[in-house]
This record gives sequence, C-alpha cells and structure tokens, in this order.
Amino acid sequence: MDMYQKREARQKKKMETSTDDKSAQGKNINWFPGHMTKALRMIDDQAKLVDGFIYVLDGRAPYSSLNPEFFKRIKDKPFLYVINKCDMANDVITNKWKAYFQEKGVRVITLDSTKSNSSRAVYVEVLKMMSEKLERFKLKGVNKSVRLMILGIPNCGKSTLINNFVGKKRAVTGDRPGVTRGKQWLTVDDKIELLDTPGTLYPSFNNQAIAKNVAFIGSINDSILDIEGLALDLIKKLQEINPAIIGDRYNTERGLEPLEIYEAICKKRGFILRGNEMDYTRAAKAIIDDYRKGKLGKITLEMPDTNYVRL
Ligand SMILES: Nc1nc2c(ncn2[C@@H]2O[C@H](COP(=O)(O)OP(=O)(O)OP(=O)(O)O)[C@@H](O)[C@H]2O)c(=O)[nH]1
Ligand SMILES: [Mg+2]
Repeated sequence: MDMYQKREARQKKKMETSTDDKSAQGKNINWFPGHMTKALRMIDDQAKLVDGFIYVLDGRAPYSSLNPEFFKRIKDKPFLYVINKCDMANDVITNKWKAYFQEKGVRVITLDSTKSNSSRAVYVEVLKMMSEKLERFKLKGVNKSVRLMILGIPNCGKSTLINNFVGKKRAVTGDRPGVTRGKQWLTVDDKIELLDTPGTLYPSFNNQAIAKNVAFIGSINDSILDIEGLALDLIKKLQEINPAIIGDRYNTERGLEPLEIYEAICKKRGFILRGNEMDYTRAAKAIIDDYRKGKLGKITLEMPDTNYVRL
C-alpha cells in the first residue's frame, strides 16, 4: 500500500468504527487554553466594577452557547441576552428561544450584529435596564455613564456587536474563535461604556452534545478537533433536523447512511486524492465551512425543549 492507500484505510476504519459509536469524535471535545483562564480572571476583576452585562449567545445554538462560568460573575447585577447571528438561525426557532427566555423573566433581544445600526434595539433595551442607575446619576448631578461588560463564548459576535454600537470598526473581529485578547473599553456616548472581553468556554464539557454544537458553530479552535469525525457528526445532526438540507446542497440521493453521504459528497465535489482515494479531510472542511457560512440554510441546532435544557 502506498501512503495514500494507508491513509485511506486508516480513515475508513476510523469512520466505520465511529458510525457505531454515538460520536464520530475519537475523544471528548474540550478547549480551555491558558488565555481563557487569564480572561476569566480579568472578567472576575472587572465584573465587580461594571453596572451590568450584555450576554451574547449564538442564535444557532443558544443553549450550548451559555457558559456556566458567567453567572458566577454576573451574580445579581442586571443582564440582557443578545441572541446573535439570527440571520443564520431558523426564524421560527429563534422566536421560540426568545419566548423561552422571556417566560423566565429575562431580558432578551434577537439580532444580526453585522447589519448596520441593528444594535439600536440593544441600546434602547440597555437604557431601560439601567434606567434606575442613570436616574440616580442624574439626581446626584454626576455626569457618569453606565458600564457594561460583554460576555459570550468565542466567536459569538461580541466585538462585532460593540463595533455596531460605536459605528466604527474599533474592536478587532474575525471568523475564528479567540480573536479578542485582553480587555478593551469603548465609549458609546455619554450614557454607556462597553467592555469587550475575550470569548471564554469552561474547564470541561460534561455534555458532549453541547461540545459538538459549540464546535459546529465555530467556537472551538479547529486545530484541536477531529475534523473528519466532526463532519460526520454534523451530517448526522443535519439529517436528524431535515434530510433535505444535505440533499439540496450536495445533490446526494435520499436514504443514504451518514458515511455514505460523506463519501457521496467527496465524489460529487471531486474531493479525490491520487489513486482514486477519497479526500475526507477536504470534504470535512467544506461541509463544516458551508454550515458555518450559512450556505446550508438558516439552521438552528437545538430547540428550547431539547432534552438537555435545564435552565
Ligand atoms: N452572519 C453573522 N455573522 C456575524 C454576526 N455577528 C458576528 N458575526 C461574524 O462572526 C465572526 C466572529 O465575530 P467576532 O465579533 O470577532 O466574535 P467575538 O465574539 O468577538 O469572538 P472572540 O473575540 O474570538 O471571542 C466574524 O466573522 C463576524 O463577522 C451576526 O449577527 N451574523
Ligand atoms: Mg472578540
């Protein structure tokens, strides 16, 4: 066997064993690098100084983008959920999530923070949320603004939301997790100051279904992931949601098993290596990238009644 055949055999074996498992990921997903420990420490320090929080969630997986570490810092200060990236999520399910949070008595806004001026709705809600504090400043005759910290897992759009607020590209953004490092204060106007923070996860995922959702939406560094396993898991997930998603995009036949779909995509897209071997890695990147870029449609990965939801 040449090196390509060996690689093919290895990958095929990995795929075949993984279809029997619940997960195609060889090992559990966990991503908690040193910079996140540092970031959580910074969040700890600053949380004592701020008046409230804007908690950004990814609309494609609102529950999975909750970080249990954040509530320890928010304590009883006011906060507002921003369900972001709604332009890439299923509208009906987004409304269900909004209703779900509202029923819990929590402030919530749905948003596409890439749309200019969309943060206006957040601004109005923040003023409502902080009205007592602002009124107190006014009564005391002090010219002070309220300070809010933006929290969220990596890549959920915190810096993009801040830029939308200030109307300029002041905070660095990027299509990968871990872009913001350190803290950055930005003044919106004389009433509001915002603190951008680095996206953080938590020391370990005790639920791998959540870990996978976080990986699918691009909030985990791909370099630590088994990308072929993740693609197979994504195919399975999308098939559960609606088999037409994959069929429509890749023109694959109906009724195929996830691994057969994966191979059909390799063939249809010409992801073939020398010796007619399938290029699983290239196909995996293409499938995951298509999902992340919204090319498979507006797809939400979890519903408020997904059985692991225990809020
Ligand atoms: N379609 C869409 N893309 C968005 C939205 N918000 C942010 N993005 C994109 O998502 C990517 C990540 O955005 P950032 O603002 O850098 O995310 P972040 O939460 O600051 O990420 P870290 O700093 O890494 O934690 C960028 O490519 C943004 O353009 C949104 O509402 N809709
Ligand atoms: Mg950022």
